Amino acid sequence: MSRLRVAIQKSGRLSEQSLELLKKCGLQFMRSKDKLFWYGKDFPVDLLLVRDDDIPRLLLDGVCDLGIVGENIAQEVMLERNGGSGLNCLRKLGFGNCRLSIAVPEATNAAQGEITRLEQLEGLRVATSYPALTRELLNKKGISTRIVELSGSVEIAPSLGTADAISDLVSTGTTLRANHLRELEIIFESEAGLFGSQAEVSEEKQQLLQLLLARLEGVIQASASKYVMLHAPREALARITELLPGVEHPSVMPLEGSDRIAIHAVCGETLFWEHLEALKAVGASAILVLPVEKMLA
Ligand code: PRT
Ligand code: ZN
Repeated sequence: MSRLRVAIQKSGRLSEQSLELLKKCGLQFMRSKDKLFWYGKDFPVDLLLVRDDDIPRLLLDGVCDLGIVGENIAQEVMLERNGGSGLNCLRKLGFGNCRLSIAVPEATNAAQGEITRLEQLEGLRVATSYPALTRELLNKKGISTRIVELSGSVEIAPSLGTADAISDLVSTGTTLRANHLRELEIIFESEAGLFGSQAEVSEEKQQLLQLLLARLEGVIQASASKYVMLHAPREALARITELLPGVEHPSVMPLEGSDRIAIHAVCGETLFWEHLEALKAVGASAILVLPVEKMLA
């Protein structure tokens, strides 16, 4: 029987959420001693735990069927190895969000050669761990730079005098500020995705993949959804439906011994306190908001 092999990051920013997501899809694993290969127990999906940079390569080489990795790495490896293609993002996963930005040294004034526009980078040195992606994105904007490839600590390159600017991942911006760098422009936005290769797979693997994708969709939608229950005057039904974000057809039930009704609905969007206060203002009472554990469309 066919089995799917999924690569996830062994230890790093994406590891915990990748594993958590797969577990929520009902997958359980027997952890082997070397911790690199985990055999799937009840569902024919096995895990390979590797460095994130290796994941796109494992997919392109056909060693793994699926991989969870940042779009930044997937794009970099595709550009470097495969002319920018070869992998499909099957589902964006909503974590590992960051941006690839060009940053320059903070200069006190223009006389000190302050760089304020991307075009000023023409012919200058840009340090990065993403040489292919940076070159491609800057070339698209008509800017040609000298790329200084570094595998880490990119942010210290300008102060060491080895680069005029950097192209690096940013999430909070703390690292840039700590190194007296200013974010000039975002050139790429990234999040973790479930990737697969564009190569043909067997019918059996395709079926397994579809099953896993449907579960994944359910898990992602469930985590964003809430089940809402409330009581309201019958005449407020239309207004209440409008106020419940992402709801079109709520369930409506009579309340024994009362002229009010009970309304139940699954909200596909975040419910803030303001939403509940607005519901109360149009006559809703006994408002309950519950988490949704699983969903299957
Ligand atoms: O060992 P392995 O190679 O597997 O891991 P790694 O060290 O290469 O990667 P890791 O775990 O740091 O990141 C994995 C993925 O997380 C990246 O490929 C991105 O898709 C995503 N991600 C999200 C980030 C960040 N946010 C992030 N902030 N990756 C790196 N950073 C770094 C950035 O390079 C910079 O040094 O964090 C610093 C900036 O953060 P702020 O918050 O100071 O702006
Ligand atoms: Zn890495």
